[in-house]
Amino acid sequence: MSTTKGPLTGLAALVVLPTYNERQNLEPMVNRILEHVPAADVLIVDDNSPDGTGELADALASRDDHVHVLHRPGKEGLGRAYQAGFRVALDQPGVRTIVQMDCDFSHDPADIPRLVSLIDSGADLAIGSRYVQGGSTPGWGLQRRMVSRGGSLFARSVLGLPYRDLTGGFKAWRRETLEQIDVSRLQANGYGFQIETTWRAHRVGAGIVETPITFRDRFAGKSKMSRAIMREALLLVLRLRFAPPSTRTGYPVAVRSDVAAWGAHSATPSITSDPSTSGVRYSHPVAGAPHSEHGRLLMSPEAGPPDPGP
Ligand SMILES: Nc1nc2c(ncn2[C@@H]2O[C@H](COP(=O)(O)OP(=O)(O)OP(=O)(O)O)[C@@H](O)[C@H]2O)c(=O)[nH]1
Ligand SMILES: [Mg+2]
Repeated sequence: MSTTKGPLTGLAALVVLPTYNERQNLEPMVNRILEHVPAADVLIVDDNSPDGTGELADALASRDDHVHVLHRPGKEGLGRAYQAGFRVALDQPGVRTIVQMDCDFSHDPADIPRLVSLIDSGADLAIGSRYVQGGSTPGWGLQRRMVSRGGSLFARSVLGLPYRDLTGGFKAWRRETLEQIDVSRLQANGYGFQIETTWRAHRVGAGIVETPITFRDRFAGKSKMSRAIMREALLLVLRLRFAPPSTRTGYPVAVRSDVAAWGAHSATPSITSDPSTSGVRYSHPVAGAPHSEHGRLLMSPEAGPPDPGP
């Protein structure tokens, strides 16, 4: 594994972009990202794509100081690619916010500034959500809708989480949140990776916000989704529920004081208008308390109430 460049430019946001056979999407994607967040850095994490995505990534990096490449020897799955990318991000002290997204235009780079601004305004994890009001998945057939919604609903019910979109992969992380969830300990790889990271963030008491996104079908190239990935996600949810990787009281908690303050509210959910964010914010008791109850739900006027779900 090697990055083609030295330290990142030291700016605050880093977009981690895993790629496997995304040659057609990569250049337009990187261009669009830098159009929307010109101050950000982009880290392409390529698993030795046979279609030459890695070489194209090197060419892009040689043209622009904001573009970096992490080459990995072979395809190991999305989760491992993110783990490696997150490690590089956390090795750079200047990086405050880490954005993760697909490189197939399902995630719109125009949404990045909103995700980053949610972190700037106090969230610890901002989730681009298809399933809060305002979010959508245009063009999806019934089967795809049911698999995706059903997956989130299953994970939500089994793990007792309040979030609507647990399988989506468009997220912005406060650096400290990623540090707290200890990325080296993540187990899952496919959809399960998205569920596991949100679950771990929840368990360390992170302030988590969902903001609506429109998720479109990939622009070009082939999906890497498979039955095995779905099966892995299902088993992971059960494993996290019945044999969590640490005690029921969670991971070592070192939450920021303002997050702790969010959690200090009553366990009775209430809805409050919060103009400082454009998402649905959840908070809950922290510092090792069981997280079956949730303190309060803050919601901005733009986001509307959470979608009642399937
Ligand atoms: N580095 C790396 N990237 C991967 C791997 N598998 C998938 N990706 C990338 O992860 C992103 C999401 O993969 P997709 O194949 O689009 O999977 P998906 O978005 O869950 O499925 P679709 O909605 O059907 O496209 C894309 O940018 C892929 O190129 C992998 O093993 N290694
Ligand atoms: Mg995709």
